[in-house]
Amino acid sequence: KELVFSGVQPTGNLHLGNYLGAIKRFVAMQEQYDCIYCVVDMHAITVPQNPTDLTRQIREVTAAFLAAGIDPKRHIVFNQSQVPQHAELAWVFNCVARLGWLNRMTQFKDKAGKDRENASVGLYAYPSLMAADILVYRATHVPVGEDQKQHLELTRDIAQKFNNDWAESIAAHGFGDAFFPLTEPMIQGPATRVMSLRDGSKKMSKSDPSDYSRINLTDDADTIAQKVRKAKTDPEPLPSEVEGLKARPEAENLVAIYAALMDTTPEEVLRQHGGSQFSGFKAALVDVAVTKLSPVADEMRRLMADPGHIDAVLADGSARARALASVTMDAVKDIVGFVRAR
Ligand code: AQP
Repeated sequence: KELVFSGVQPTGNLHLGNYLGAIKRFVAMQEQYDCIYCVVDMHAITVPQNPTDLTRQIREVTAAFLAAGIDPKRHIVFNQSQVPQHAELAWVFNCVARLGWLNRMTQFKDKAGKDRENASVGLYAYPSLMAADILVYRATHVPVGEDQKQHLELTRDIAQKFNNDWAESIAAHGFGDAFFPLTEPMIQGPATRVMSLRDGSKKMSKSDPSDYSRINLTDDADTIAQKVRKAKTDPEPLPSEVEGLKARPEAENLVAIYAALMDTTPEEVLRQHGGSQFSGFKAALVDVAVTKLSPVADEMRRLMADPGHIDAVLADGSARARALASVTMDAVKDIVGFVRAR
């Protein structure tokens, strides 16, 4: 059975990259798939978090899911820490994944920086927990941005090694020749890697110290206009073919953002705007960004005024997620050979 899983970290400053690369695409998957969308709060504490801020940010990501149009009744919206099976399966996966595999992860290298000895063990083991998030539901499809590609490849490696290492037991327990599916990453659309507005070689990121590098989902119209106007560009007008965007990362980024907001392609955007100066194109981009993002921001603000409602959505989603996850985890315990209270 096809099932979608994905997650967003409640680490502050949800931005246009998170929206176009992930949340907007989560919304689009709802018609075709059963979907599970998770606020991955246990991932957030792999780096230091202020508890009060973390609580607010968990509610804020949930509000963003709902405001963007995810239906928590037809699908599942919950926070990771409320479903203990994620951590349980992550432990088993820590014993499946090899040190050499984790040593290759570029996100760890980027986030740990130079002071690697001081990074948390959790930050290092992050990809095992991410594999558990996905595989505890035996999810088949995972919509994410380009930056998560390497972690999804690792998830497939973990699934495959688990299936191989316990092949006999998996068959003996009636699960055939594979227990975990090899998950398909869904890295699609024009905005799989939204870049910083200040530097076309860096991805738009929550942790960039410059607020002008990103458009936050909660920015008002004036702020969006100011950030787009100040966005770095080159002096040439827009080309009329996408080939003309090569080696022009800032131009390519603004065209991709426009295309993703409008649900169209960069080709189509250039058909309309090829030859325009950036001053004109930026004004058009501000219009589109404000029109598409303001309703989401307004709805987020409305939802954030009633934390009780958000918490109730998470509690309901968590209960439903636990019911699914416990079935997988019981099977894993049987496969591994743990004695289980029945
Ligand atoms: N710039 C981006 N373009 C497209 N997609 C992006 N995503 C993140 N940045 C971009 C996607 O958003 C989802 C949630 O990401 P996350 O919460 O796990 O955060 P992250 O990937 O660590 O990136 P952030 O938000 O920029 O945080 P920091 O500053 O900590 O690196 C994922 O599907 C991700 O691919």
